Amino acid sequence: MTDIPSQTESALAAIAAADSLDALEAERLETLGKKGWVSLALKTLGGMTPEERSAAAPAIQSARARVAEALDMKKAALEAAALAEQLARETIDLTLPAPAAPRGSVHPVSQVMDELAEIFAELGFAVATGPEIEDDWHNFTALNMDETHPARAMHDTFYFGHNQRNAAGGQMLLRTHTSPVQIRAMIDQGAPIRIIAPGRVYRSDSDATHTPMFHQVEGLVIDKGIHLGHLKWTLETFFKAFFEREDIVLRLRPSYFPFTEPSVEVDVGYSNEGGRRVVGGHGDAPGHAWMEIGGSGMVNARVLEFAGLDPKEWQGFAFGLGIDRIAMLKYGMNDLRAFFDGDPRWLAHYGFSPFDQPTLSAGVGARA
Ligand code: FA5
Repeated sequence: MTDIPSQTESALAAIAAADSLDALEAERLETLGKKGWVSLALKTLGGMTPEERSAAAPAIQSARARVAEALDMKKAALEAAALAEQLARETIDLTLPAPAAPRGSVHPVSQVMDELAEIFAELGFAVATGPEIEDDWHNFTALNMDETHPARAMHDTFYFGHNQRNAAGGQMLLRTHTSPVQIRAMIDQGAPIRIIAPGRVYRSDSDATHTPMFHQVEGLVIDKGIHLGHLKWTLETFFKAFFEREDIVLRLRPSYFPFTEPSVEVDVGYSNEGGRRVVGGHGDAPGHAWMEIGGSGMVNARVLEFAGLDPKEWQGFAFGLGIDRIAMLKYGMNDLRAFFDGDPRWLAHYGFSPFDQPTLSAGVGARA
């Protein structure tokens, strides 16, 4: 009879040394397989006398149990190692370097909106917003333009269908200016107020300096004892910071808006340098001219009443500037339509790095 204990020890050693599931399977066949020595030894028990069997059986049974346990444990260990190796092989390397040429840039309109917010925040203005899909009460009526007012026709409004009305019966439209945010802010916050409201507005209008969708920034200050001097100082201070030059000259030209009284149109002096408009200087000086950049005035008492404020107690000024126009002036573009073409070459040329955050200390117009 073979030496079961020493055969068991060498089988256990071979199992421990098996370095693959295939090697382990070969070892299983050699021990517990049909023709394996453990199975053959078990078969010999049948031909033994009871005495011989009780003498030989414990060693064979113990050999079978130890070998089977060793095979199971080694199989689990080899499978775990194979899984760990597979997981290590299939991980994604997040440390891959970024592409050499970063794509995408911040649109000049977004950049200018950030610049505006930065400058006006310094002057104590908060940023307010309103819906682009407005009703005619906020866009017109509360701004002192009732249904028959001729100014409504001047706005080239995009209306929704006649049955597109809100709960209050208001006719829905795409807002034609940011001025309805004045009404919303006054109703929501009451007075005093100091806000700007940048955003998209829509008019059926298109040429090199007009597009059907463009951007305005509204400004509104309501307080006690506010007068036109505050308006002029605020606009001048803003434009000096925005264009980063001290020689900004504004001209306030008498005008008419139903929602301000008196109303003034704001022009800025500029000169032509190498075919490019450069802001600065008095518009009447030689080689200079004036360019209109927005409307403004003292908030009409009727508008204060519509918004629930007592005009005997509160006064205010408001202004609305074309953001695209001041972006063109600052960064030297000459066709407004290119702003909205989405041409990557234009964006690569005029766009800004996302890291170029406007700050007053570093300069609101610094290019990276
Ligand atoms: C208004 O929209 C008034 N709500 C401004 C205002 C606000 C006056 C508060 C008084 C008090 P106006 O229609 O003039 O006014 O437009 C203001 C500015 O928006 C213009 O000076 C111009 O810079 C710009 N703008 C007007 N139409 C277009 C257009 N189609 N494309 C690009 N910019 C435009």
